[in-house]
Amino acid sequence: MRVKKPVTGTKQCLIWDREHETMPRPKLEKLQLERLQRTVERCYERVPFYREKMDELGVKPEDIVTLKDVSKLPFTTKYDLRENYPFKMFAEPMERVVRLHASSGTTGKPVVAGYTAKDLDTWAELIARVYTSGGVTNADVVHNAYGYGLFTGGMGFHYGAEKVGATIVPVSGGLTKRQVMLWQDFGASVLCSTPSYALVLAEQAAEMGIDTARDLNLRVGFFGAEPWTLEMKKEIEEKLNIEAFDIYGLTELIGPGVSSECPYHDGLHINEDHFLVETIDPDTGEVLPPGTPGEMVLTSLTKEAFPVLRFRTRDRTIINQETCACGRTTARMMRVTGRTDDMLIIRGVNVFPSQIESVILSVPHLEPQYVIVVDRGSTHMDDLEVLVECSEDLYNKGAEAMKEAQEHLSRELHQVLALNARIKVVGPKTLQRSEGKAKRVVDLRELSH
Ligand code: DLL
Repeated sequence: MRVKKPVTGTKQCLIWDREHETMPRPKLEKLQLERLQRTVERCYERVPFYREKMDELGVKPEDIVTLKDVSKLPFTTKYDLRENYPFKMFAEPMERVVRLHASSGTTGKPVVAGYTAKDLDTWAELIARVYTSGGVTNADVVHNAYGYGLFTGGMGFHYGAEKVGATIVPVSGGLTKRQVMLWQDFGASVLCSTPSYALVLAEQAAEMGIDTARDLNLRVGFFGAEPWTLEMKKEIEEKLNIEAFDIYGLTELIGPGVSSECPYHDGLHINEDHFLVETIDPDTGEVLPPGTPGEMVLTSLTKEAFPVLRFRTRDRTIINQETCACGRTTARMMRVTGRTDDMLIIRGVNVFPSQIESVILSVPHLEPQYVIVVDRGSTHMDDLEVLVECSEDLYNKGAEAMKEAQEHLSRELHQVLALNARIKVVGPKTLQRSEGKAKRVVDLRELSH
């Protein structure tokens, strides 16, 4: 086994691509403009969908003279991508496309992403930036529990690890007990998984009597693919004795690697030499100034096979353009708190699942395992129910103690949401676990119409 490294938490800032990640902003913006112009030209010439949309708006590639001119371009939505399923958005012939991935669309057709060999190399570079910002080097063993397959998580994290020369363990999701055994046997120092699966792994380790500080080599983790609150991050860090980094990305843009945290954990650095970011008002489409909360819109600047103009991510965030203490000059996006289409409207009140998660984790002895069920009963009123697991300790104290926690959560939720929710505190390990993205919300209202 490799020598155990200390959990440092020190702000040791390694940077993979110093030239691009710390480029002075005027130079970066010049590079972005050149790349934007080239991308728009290619889209106009090669993708009928974009030519039609731009013609409708009366915009020609030569109208893009400054970066701000991006707002003249049409938006692209998930709907547009599905309409052009599977390959009609590609700007390269299939002979140059060497890999396909697809989003995990549960209804209808998935979104298909194509990559040329150069796109794959760009992607591995972006993930190498992510690992390096977390201090990962060729001395590390990377346990990759993101799903391998059409989902971009597994293979995205895989090739980036090889790029930095780390030892990659391509386990994928599932067979949780075996994963924990491999942590021990291979001396994994880095964990990559969804935040919800990280907690499942932590729970398994505890069940096997493993003390994560004493018995494991884990030092850092890269978590993303689903919203997770700061409270959830704290749980993961404590239970696994690691430093947790937030990493963001989406199939439509490349997969993971659009942005990630540095050791200052004050927002996720967007790889702006590859992606142009805007925030808009989700209702009007109006572009908002940096620092204003809104929906993030992204344009790819270097992708060959599947370029995307102004993709409406539906993810809510705030962009901060100040230079970070780590030395990177790239803009940072604040942690994604949810999606504009995640918002539940319950009896006229806007509720984001992340608000509920924060409240749950502020109540002692409640665990980050929960399900939110929204239904419309015989009274035709929206009904909010939250099922949440309690700790082993509380469970052992009995029904009265569980009832107290229930009432505590009910009061807290009422304070934050101004809504009465039915709370059910259930015993440990009774709710279903996920091996990838967790399904936290069950909205039965559509079914009850
Ligand atoms: O989830 C890519 C990915 C894999 C990212 C592994 C990070 C790690 P999709 O399946 O297309 O791609 O889902 C993209 O997931 O629009 C967000 O709503 C959500 N998401 C991704 N990362 C984060 C994050 C991958 N760090 C959708 N925080 C995005 C919050 C995230 N939400």
